[in-house]
Amino acid sequence: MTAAAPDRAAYWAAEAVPLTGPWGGVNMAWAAVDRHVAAGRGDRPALRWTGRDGATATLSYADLSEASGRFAALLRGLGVGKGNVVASLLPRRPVLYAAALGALRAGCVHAPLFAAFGPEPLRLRLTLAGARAVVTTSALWARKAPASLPDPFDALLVDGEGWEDRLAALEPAPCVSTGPDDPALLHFTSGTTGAPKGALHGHGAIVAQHATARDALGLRAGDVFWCTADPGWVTGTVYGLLAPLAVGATLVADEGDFDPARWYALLERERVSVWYTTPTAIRMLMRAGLDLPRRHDLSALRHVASVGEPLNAEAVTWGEAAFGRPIHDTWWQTETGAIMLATPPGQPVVPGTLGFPVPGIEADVLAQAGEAGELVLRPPWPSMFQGYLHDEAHSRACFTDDGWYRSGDLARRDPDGRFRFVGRADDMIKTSGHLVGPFEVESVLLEHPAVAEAAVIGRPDPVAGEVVEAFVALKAGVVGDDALARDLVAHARRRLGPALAPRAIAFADSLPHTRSGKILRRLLKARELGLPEGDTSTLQDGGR
Ligand code: 6R9
Repeated sequence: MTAAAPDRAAYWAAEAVPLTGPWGGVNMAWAAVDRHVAAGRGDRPALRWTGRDGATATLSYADLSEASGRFAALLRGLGVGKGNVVASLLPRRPVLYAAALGALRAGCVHAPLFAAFGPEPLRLRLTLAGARAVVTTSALWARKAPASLPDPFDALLVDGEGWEDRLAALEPAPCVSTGPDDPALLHFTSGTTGAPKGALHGHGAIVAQHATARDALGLRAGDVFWCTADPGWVTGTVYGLLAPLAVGATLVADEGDFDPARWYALLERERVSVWYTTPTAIRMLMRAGLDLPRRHDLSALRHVASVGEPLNAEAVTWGEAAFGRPIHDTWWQTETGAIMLATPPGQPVVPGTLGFPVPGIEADVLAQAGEAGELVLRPPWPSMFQGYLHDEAHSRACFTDDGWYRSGDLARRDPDGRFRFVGRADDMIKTSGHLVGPFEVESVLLEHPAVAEAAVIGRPDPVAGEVVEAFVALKAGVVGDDALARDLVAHARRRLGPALAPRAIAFADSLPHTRSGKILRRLLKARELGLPEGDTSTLQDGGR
């Protein structure tokens, strides 16, 4: 837990050995797929996919190696290569896995996007990334293509005419010889005061992703693993794709939407042994009742874990009733690149706690024993982010003067060493596990001709954890009525997509500001929820 730095360095160096390619470096696609093929395990199932309509497909490790090799060859043919950013905007279909691994194979940077994003969040992210290409479907791209794009740029439509033939004609390309520090992944995470930030990870991150899948989730070769995370979320990339394959497990993937009956049927039919999901999904299953799980044979299930938002104690105990085992919490962030704190299999679950640092990780709370303070981690570790793309200032601000990585979360430590999540130290919103930056939503609301000012907060919600709510001050003479509220929600959904758009709009005469002009979102939230207002010493006179 408090391993000295040289011990941690030695630990991670040893962990890297089996994932290192014959050229002496590491490539995520090689570590996840090709090394198994090279070791004669190519015929093992890598992906078991169920389509929206119930169709199924199984891809072996060899199939995945070949499909990603052809995709890498296609990229190469387009002149897209090492260091170029290739975004993906895809439903959960086998081609998504081939495209992500193919981009990594070709030495490109894989940048997943949420299919639920509207044109504006897509434009911002593709531009910030300087993306060279996006892999998507005709339907998604027709609906969402932003008006302005980087140049040069290719939209690769996986259902476009001649796509299959074009790929079939190509010789699968081998993995490019990358090293641990060559950039591999770009995930966008939200900022409170500015545009989204692009967190970069090198190929070496796979070392911690592999180790944590084993140690925090208890995954072993041959396990059937289902991670329900959206492919546009960091959890979808790391534990929905890379880490379980690196371990040699079989991924279960479902293209369909959340549906309790469908989910239990899938757990039973695929004989899922380790399941990784979110508190929101668990709370939605709780609503559907205990009859459903009791009607299914879930005896293959060995471990259930959760991530992304606070796991309430009721959800933990409900897991015991539904699955015969408690739900284990895990904590991490886009920036950390892998699970940092967890209650691993075999450890008793204490409801309301996150658990302990995983092997090779040192964590602390910047506070007196037992008090709440910022949760910090001691660099380096292999999946530590390399920084935010083109944003030196925010990258640097993530570290204390003596070099600890600051999570931006508040935590507390129990006497037995377990960490407890207390809250966020900033204004970020977590809705259904997804981080939403208020600034991005406010910016789009401000485009509307009726809006003078906007402030966006997370309102506590029994299922989603929080939902996005906007406070809007209108321009002089404009009347805030239901029709305008509906128009604002429609505008936000059109521009932002359903993932980011506010659920509710509240009109206010004016919004509270600090003396330096910043909107005090926290104060709005406190007032809205009837909580103590805290320190309002910086509040501008008359601000309501
Ligand atoms: C993987 C992921 C990170 C933020 C993080 C924290 C919240 C994550 C949590 C949790 C309470 C947990 N968070 N796990 N809060 N309990 N077990 O979620 O990455 O989207 O970057 O969000 O999510 O606030 O700082 P990301």
